[in-house]
Amino acid sequence: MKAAVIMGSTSDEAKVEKGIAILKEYGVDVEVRALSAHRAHRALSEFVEECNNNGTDVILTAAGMAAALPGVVASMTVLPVIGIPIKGASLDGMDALLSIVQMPSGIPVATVAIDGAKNAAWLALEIMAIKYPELSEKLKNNRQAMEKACLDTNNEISEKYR
Ligand code: RP5
Repeated sequence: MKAAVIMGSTSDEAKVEKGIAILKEYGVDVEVRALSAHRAHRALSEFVEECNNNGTDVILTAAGMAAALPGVVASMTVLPVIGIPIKGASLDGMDALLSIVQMPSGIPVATVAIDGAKNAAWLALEIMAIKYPELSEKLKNNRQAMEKACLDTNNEISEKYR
């Protein structure tokens, strides 16, 4: 299981590391880069080409502002690309969300919520689970644990107001 995580800047790291932690927890081999589509497009192209040839299963991309990175990465690969819009100093992250989600037909980016690195990681795991049955089992177990935790808190709150 191999995933690449590309962020547009190291200033995105604090938001992205939550997703990286989930991938690592599930035993995914993660390659992390900070390569802006605008400032370092040649190095970005080279890295995506590496991903195309080294068994990478999925590419997670995170960017803020005029967030070209996810779409540019998607243009260079047929691997699944997940886009994480990062909230910047202005516009509440809507700039990045719309830049990432509004892709032209034929070059999709699976866009998660603003600052949604955790769901990007869960989605990446679900994509990889198609190929790795043991991962699928782990994800099903996690859903059961989530349900149990939810029902436990439901019991607590219903008792509290009885
Ligand atoms: C985007 O511009 C990056 O993804 C980051 O969210 C934003 C600002 O980058 P820095 O100026 O902090 O490097 O490309």
